[in-house]
Amino acid sequence: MRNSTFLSACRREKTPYTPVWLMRQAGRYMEEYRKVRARFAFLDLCRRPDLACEITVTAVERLGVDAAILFSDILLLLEPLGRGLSYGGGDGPVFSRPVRGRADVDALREFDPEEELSFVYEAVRQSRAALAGKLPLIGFAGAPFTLASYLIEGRGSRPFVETKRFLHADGEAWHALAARLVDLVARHINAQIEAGADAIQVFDSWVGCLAPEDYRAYVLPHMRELFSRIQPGVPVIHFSTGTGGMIELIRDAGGTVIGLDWRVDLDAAWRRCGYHVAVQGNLDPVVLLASRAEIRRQAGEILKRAAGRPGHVFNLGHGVLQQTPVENVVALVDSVHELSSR
Ligand code: 1CP
Repeated sequence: MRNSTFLSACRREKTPYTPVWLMRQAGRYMEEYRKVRARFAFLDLCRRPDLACEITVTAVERLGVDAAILFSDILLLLEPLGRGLSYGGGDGPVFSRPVRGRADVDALREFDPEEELSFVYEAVRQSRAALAGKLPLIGFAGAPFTLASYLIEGRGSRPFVETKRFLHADGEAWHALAARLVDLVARHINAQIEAGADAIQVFDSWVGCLAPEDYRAYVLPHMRELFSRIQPGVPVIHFSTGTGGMIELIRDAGGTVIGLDWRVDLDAAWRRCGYHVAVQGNLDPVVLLASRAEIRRQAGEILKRAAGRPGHVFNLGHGVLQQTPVENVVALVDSVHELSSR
């Protein structure tokens, strides 16, 4: 396993071709997933290690990618906090009792992730066993800012007005909330590593909404603390979107691999990060709706920018969209393998 192309690339070692996996590679765009999902609610899938394992493994077999990602969700860690999480209809996850001030932060329920999220760690163990040492398994967690944004907004957002208003209005309450989340996320990640995760991705999907100055003041110290608490020796991918204006801050916050989205040129962003870190990315997920020829061309452009330098993990800049034809994803994976073969 130490020699897997994905883990080698995370360590910036030479690989015979560029490894590729995709965020949301197991999801609603895939018929195999929709079939299982038709029989179970999303939360039930996550709580059943046997089903989570089946979904994880089916996706990697169908796609031919170089790493598996655990089937789970970043918001599961917040469920025991007692703010009424549900995965309703089509509009995504909702917290019926959002966190709107200091009193709400202080009222968050105390709990032990090791106990109340044991189904996640069991899913890691089963998935790892099913992958039988052939492919590495990526565990994951949401970053404190992105998790807090769901708790505060109560749902997905775009302008993140409530989240920003919260941190500007009561910095102390914000730091208390972030510290609480750092502790939960660190324990959740370490329990996944303990259960056998070969790498970890930290999703700070929405932090790109912040001004760099707010990132420095309200996020960076918590991210540093988080990374310092993750058990050493396991590659950690630090993923974000919309952060091209502050990629150096993202790098300074930590991580062995820096996730890049499609709003930056991979070569320029890598230069700014420095070649002492690996990078992951960065095809626009919408390109997967184009023709195979266009998908191959754009994959080739990204590989050219990576220039065969050790330390590139190919991925999208964000998750696979629901309307993506699965054959196009397979075509992308094949193109990356062929075009990067050395
Ligand atoms: O109805 C359904 O079938 C549920 C759809 C779904 C799925 C398949 C959700 C609800 N989560 C997931 C799985 C999931 N979520 C994975 C599985 C592994 C994989 O194949 O990648 C992962 C890694 C996540 C992580 C996740 N959840 C993130 C970070 C990644 C990202 O997209 O930025 C976020 C922001 C979430 C929240 C969430 N959970 C589900 C949805 C639809 C959302 C996004 C809501 C929004 O847009 O704000």
